[in-house]
Amino acid sequence: MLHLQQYLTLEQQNEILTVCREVARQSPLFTPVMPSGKPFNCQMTSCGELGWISDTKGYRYGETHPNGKPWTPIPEMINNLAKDLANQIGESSYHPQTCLINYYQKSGKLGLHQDNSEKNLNPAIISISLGDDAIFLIGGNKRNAKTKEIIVKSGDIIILHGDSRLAFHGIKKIIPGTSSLLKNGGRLNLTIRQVY
Ligand code: MD3
Ligand code: FE
Repeated sequence: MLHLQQYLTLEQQNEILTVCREVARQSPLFTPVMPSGKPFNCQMTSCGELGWISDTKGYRYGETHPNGKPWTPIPEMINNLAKDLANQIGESSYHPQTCLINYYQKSGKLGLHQDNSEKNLNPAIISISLGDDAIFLIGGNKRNAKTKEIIVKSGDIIILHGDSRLAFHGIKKIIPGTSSLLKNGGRLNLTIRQVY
C-alpha cells in the first residue's frame, strides 16, 4: 500500500468534487443493502462501464444503476489521474473501468472487508479521499489479523497493489468538522478499479 499524503491541490479536489456532482445527477447516490438485507452505513454510486452493486442477491459489478440507467463514463480528469498514478507504480497498461464513489455522513462507516468482486485481482485500486478526515483500518489477508489505524485526509491518495490488494480494510470513523471542502460536511471516497 502506498499512502500519498496531501497529493491533490485544493483546486484539483474541487474539480473532482464538481465532476462527482455531475455523476450523481445522472446516477444518484443510493444506500445499498448487504446480502443479509442490512443497509450500508454509507451511500454509493459509480461511473464507468461498470458499477459496483450490493443487494440481497450479492455483491457484483453491473452495467446499470439500480434505477436501470447505464452508468456515465469516468470523467476524463479522474481517468487521466488514475492512469498517471498507475504508471508511477509500473502498471503502464492500467485501464480504469469503474470509479466507485462512497459518501459518508458524520456517522458513516464501512466494516472490515476484502475487495474481491473483481475478476482480475492483479490491477491496483486507487483511492481518493475528499472532505472530512477518517480513521481507515487496514489489516492482513485474514479477517482476524491485527489492524492498523491510518488517518486519511482530504487530498490523500491510497494505492492498493501487490501484497495489500487483498488486505482486510474498512472505515472506522469519520472525524466531523475537519474539512471545509464539502459544504455539508462528511467524506467522499473514490476508488478507481480495473475489474477484468
Ligand atoms: C485496501 N472504501 O470502496 S478506500 C471500498 O474509504 C472501500 O471508502 C474505503 O474500502 C473508503 O471498497 C477505503 C481505500 C481502499 C480501497 C481498496 C482496498 C483500501 C483497500 C483494497 C484492498 C486493501
Ligand atoms: Fe474496500
